[in-house]
Amino acid sequence: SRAIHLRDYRAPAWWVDEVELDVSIADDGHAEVAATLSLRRNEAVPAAPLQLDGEALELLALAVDGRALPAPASFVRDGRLELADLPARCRLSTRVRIRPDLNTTLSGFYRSKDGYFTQCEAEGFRRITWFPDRPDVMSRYTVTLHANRERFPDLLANGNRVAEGEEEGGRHWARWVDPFPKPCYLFAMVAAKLDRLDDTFTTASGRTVDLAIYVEPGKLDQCGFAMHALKKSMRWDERRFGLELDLDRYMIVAVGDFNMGAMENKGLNIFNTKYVLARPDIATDVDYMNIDRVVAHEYFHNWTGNRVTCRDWFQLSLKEGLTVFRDQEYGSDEYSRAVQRIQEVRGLRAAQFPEDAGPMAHPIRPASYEEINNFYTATVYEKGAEVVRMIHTLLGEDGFRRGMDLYFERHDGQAVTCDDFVSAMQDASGVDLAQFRRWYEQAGTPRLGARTAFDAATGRWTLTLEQSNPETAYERRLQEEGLRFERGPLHIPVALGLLDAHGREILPTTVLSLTEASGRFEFDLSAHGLKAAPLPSLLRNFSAPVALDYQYGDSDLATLMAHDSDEFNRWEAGQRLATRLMLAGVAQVQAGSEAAVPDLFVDAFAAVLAKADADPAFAAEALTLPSEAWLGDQMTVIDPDAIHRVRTLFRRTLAERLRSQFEALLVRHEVAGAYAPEPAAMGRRALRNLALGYLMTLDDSALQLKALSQFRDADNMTDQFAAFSLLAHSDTPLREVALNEFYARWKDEALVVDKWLAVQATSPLSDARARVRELMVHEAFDLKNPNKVYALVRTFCAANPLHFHAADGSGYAYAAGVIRELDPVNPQVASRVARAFDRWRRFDDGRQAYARRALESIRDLPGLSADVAEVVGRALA
Ligand code: B3K
Ligand code: ZN
Repeated sequence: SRAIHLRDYRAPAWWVDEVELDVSIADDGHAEVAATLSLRRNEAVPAAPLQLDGEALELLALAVDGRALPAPASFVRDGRLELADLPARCRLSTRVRIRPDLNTTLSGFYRSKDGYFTQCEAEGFRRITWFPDRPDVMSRYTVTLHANRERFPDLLANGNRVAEGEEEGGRHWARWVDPFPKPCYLFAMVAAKLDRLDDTFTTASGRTVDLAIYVEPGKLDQCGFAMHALKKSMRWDERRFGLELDLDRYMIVAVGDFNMGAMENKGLNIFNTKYVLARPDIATDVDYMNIDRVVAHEYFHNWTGNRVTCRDWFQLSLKEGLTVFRDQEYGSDEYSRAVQRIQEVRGLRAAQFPEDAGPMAHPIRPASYEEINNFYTATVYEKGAEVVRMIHTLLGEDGFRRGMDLYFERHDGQAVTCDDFVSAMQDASGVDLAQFRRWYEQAGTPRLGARTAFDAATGRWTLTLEQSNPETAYERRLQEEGLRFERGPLHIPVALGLLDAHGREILPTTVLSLTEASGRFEFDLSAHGLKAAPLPSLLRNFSAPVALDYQYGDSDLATLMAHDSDEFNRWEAGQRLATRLMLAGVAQVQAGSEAAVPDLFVDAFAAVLAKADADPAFAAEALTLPSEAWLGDQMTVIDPDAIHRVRTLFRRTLAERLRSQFEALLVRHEVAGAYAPEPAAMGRRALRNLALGYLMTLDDSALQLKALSQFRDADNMTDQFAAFSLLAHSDTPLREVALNEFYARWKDEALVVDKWLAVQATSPLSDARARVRELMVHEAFDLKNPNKVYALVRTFCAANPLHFHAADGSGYAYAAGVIRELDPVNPQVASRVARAFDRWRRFDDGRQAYARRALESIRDLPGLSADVAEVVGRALA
């Protein structure tokens, strides 16, 4: 296979100390890049020829120490530029021609609307110039940009602008110097005509830093919140981790065509517009929260990622897992800690658990990959953050902080490994993390079994924990690649609390360490005079990313829902109860009878509703039923039709039985005054719109009209969008009214149009597939724009299980068609869409046959990209 292996890592034979780039954008759209690299042989490794990476470059000239080499193309072999017998120190100059105007991959240098932008992580820099495109080569950059002044008044690159000037023919230039050595994946440049929001920030040590957000002209009124978020995150990192910005200038540029969320280029972040632009009438509470988190995430990378970077791409989680942990903590300090945790775990279960159970399974530090862009995954990011969180749990806040301090003390300015991080944590705290390191090597979601015994006479309570680590597709592949791998028990922190029969806490949270395959933990509870066994609250705050198996009784779960002091476990108990009862309902439907909603469940739900005012944001989470995808993941053979039917029945039954409570919430939580994206108001809007959602299942025309007036009159997108999606998913004439009005009003706001597409993609109505197909040729859709593809295609495939997994295979055929068309345009985006097939073997034979055919039609596409080939190849393996 084309796999690259971690064990083959070798330090580079050459360092590049300085890079001088001269980039000239021609009026016809192409660009010329002249580069001079100051090379120095790495004395620590055996001498070897210089090898440079390049892709889609037209090599025009090549020189060493100013002497031109004839026939430059003759030095290129297998896509690499190779030069032997160079002096130990020399200057290599290259000149290439590139075509940013034709670059639809959105990797390297590319055009978006009227401007030019870069994306270099992971391996985009090689599409700009010949270079050792690997993160352990760090260099100082001087960049000079030339372009037409009228069309491209803003010429930006990393660092500080040191000079600028005019040129003939209406052109101008600007020169930027980045004082920090950096790997080339953090390189960025922009040539465009943009509006700019300026601000300043005074750091803890009293330095004043210039901040700037650049956006498409006319959008300046949509940048205020991102700037606010930036300043908040700067302050937070100073307070929580003692980390201050090291630059004089920090810029964020928003671009409408972007493969992912945002990019942490040194001093010049480039963001998807989705994570910058916000105004109350166009962005929802969720959008505001996402912007806050992504701005913070990219800012935090300046230390965890940029100052200390990755030695190689296998170590990606070193910066991503840690930075996600940091942005999660920021979110927890800014919003409700419990609600943030619930949302993190919901996300982990929706994306990471299935990834670990499917063909793309990998540990947070994989040992091999084919295309690195396929490994910016829920595992590397979200499970990576869970692993860092477990270290935090084991060390405590102070120990963790000492570990971070030591990590920076040892590694500032270096490119390092996950092992270096764990060592710093261990050395600073004295906590032995030797066994814990297995989390970096082992894929799969561990199952944690728990059994309990209570001796009322002596008051002894015993907890037996057992872990089992499933074999995954990852290990099977490693074996095929001849890599040895030994699985072993993980070090799992299990947070435990105990309640008595009335729900009173008798043991506050205690963290147990399970390090063996099984462990027994004894507790002397004689002081409590218990007559009955205590009720354990296991895995509080989700202390480890595992699947917990414990035989809770239904009424135990109801008690935990009502009384557990651990808010996460109050939510978890409700999800557990709902999952169990809904799966029982699915079994009934499959057996040909009708499912029923037990009274116990309605009562437990009513109890949560009754206390909803105390914490509306929490209540909104607790009153949300587990998703159809989650229910499917719990089944041996997923039955999307039965699941949809049962979940709909549960929602409707709850709405019927608790109608007056829901109606009362609508009135009580009307938020007065102007919209503000502020936690308390956000929670109330979430709860109110959740209530409206339940009520809309009742097919009551008065309620539908209420939704219509909320849709029309809301002064903010949160309320407007909530009503809009409910109407758009309702089988009534109001559906078309809402769809038409929404589009007519917002067709010029690209990000709002994405919402319009996504709502149609998630429709449960029977014409959903036909609609999605029609939308592919609608003026609002653009296959070249990732946000549009994600909004329509990926949303349909990933968030509409009922229709994507249609029994006639139409959903699969549609997805395969789009992937085949998209692959030559943008392989990274095509590959992300292809991940929708991850679960295909979990369905019945009929569906599997259609899915296989769809996957094979992609596999057989001539010239298929490495990105999609890896995903589809693994799915079919
Ligand atoms: N580091 C980037 C992701 C780059 C993805 C390349 N395919 C954004 C982030 O995680 O902050
Ligand atoms: Zn990141």
